[in-house]
Amino acid sequence: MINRVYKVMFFLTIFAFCGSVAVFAAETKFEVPAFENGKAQLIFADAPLKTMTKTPFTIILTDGAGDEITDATLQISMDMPAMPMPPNNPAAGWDGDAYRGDAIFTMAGAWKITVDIERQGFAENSVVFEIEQVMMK
Ligand SMILES: [Cu+2]
Repeated sequence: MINRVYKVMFFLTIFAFCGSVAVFAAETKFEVPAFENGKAQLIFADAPLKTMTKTPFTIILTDGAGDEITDATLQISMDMPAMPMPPNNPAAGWDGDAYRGDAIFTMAGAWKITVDIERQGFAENSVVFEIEQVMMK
């Protein structure tokens, strides 16, 4: 009987732990078409997105054949559609399996993130991610 109680407590603890991990693993994902049948994904390691918070992000570029593009140089520009904002250009470099960097949204509201993609031997490509709402911290 005691044994069974311990078993139940053990599983409840595991479930509680998994629940908190899920909260920490919250993400905000965006995906737009790119490269003739390919796609560009932008994944922030936070949800909802908040102002004045260093927010790690991952960019995954996939070509039309489904292969990940690993040799691009990215130039990122963070803007607000509603108003001019100071330049906000986080660096994002190749990091083993994706491009990674850290973004800081300096104001609440809608944001637009433009990623210019340069590759040797390819025409320059741009993708735009529209973020509806960044929340006040
Ligand atoms: Cu603004």
